Amino acid sequence: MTEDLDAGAATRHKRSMAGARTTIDLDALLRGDRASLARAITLIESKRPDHRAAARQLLDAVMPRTGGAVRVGITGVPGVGKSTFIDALGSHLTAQGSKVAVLAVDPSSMRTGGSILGDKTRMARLAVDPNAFIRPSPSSGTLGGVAAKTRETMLLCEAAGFDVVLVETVGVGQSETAVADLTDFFLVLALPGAGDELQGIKKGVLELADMIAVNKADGDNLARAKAAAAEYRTALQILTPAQGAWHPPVLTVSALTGDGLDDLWRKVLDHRNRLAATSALAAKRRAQDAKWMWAQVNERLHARLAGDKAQQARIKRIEHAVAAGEMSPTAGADEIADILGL
Ligand SMILES: Nc1nc2c(ncn2[C@@H]2O[C@H](COP(=O)(O)OP(=O)(O)OP(=O)(O)O)[C@@H](O)[C@H]2O)c(=O)[nH]1
Ligand SMILES: [Mg+2]
Repeated sequence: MTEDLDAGAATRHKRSMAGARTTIDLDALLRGDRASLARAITLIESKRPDHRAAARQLLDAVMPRTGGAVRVGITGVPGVGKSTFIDALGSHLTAQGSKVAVLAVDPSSMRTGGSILGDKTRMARLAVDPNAFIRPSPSSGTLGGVAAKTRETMLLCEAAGFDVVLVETVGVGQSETAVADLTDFFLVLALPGAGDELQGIKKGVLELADMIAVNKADGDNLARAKAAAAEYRTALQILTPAQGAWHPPVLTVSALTGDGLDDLWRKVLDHRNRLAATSALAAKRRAQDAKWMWAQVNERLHARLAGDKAQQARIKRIEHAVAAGEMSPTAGADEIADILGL
């Protein structure tokens, strides 16, 4: 179902690109053919310059067919139940006739080179669901680079007819912000706790939340989950004074039993309908597009510097000098700009 980027896959794709160009792949992709979708994603994840050019062409070609999905970002600390939740919610939605794509932005994969999110072990139902598509996080690059690939993958999934895209991330570094910038709706999963509910969730993440769902509200945890939800409600009231039209709701759910998922999804759709009704959805996505443009400019500048082997020693010297307080950041920036020819 998923296809890891390897030399073989890249070569296979290159052959089909060289022969038939993107047209045949594109038709199959637009029909929702999973193998074509997987190959298309492999292509956009490729760093080879000729692949990049073909990927850009492909993205231009699918662009008119994108934008139709409900895009939901999902975060939460390890063990909160993200995978179990996505499996339950995704299955709930495919049972109602939706096509659900599950993507991931996994910051740890950028260090280790391996993807741990989007793993199918805890998504047993979705992994075999013909109306679901699970794609692990791109496994190398900077956060900005990985998130940009995930964004392009999301567009391909939309073109292939997926009407719900769930993007998972574990709360490390800036990955929540990156995922919030990819999606229409940002869902924070939380744990039931006793008095320490707010621990482990950064204030900045609560500020991004369009909804908080306290998971594991089942069995002995039910009362604690409700107490945690009450604490989050109070915290949100303090953090987000009533100004916007949307007040992030705090719900309790159980990914294990499925309790509360129906209500949760109704609220997600309610949020989307409100955004769409005021053209705020289009405005939000255009603002995100502008951010992505700049993110990609930054990526390219960094790639240019990293690719300039002759200047590596000089760049390192500048960085060390600034870090050691021997050079001002402005003087350092001037030197870097000089290397870039700016
Ligand atoms: N009781 C109960 N247990 C749950 C629920 N959701 C998940 N769990 C359990 O919590 C544990 C962690 O669930 P995962 O879905 O793997 O959590 P995760 O957030 O994906 O974890 P990472 O991938 O490590 O970040 C598993 O043992 C699940 O069975 C729930 O709603 N109720
Ligand atoms: Mg998981």
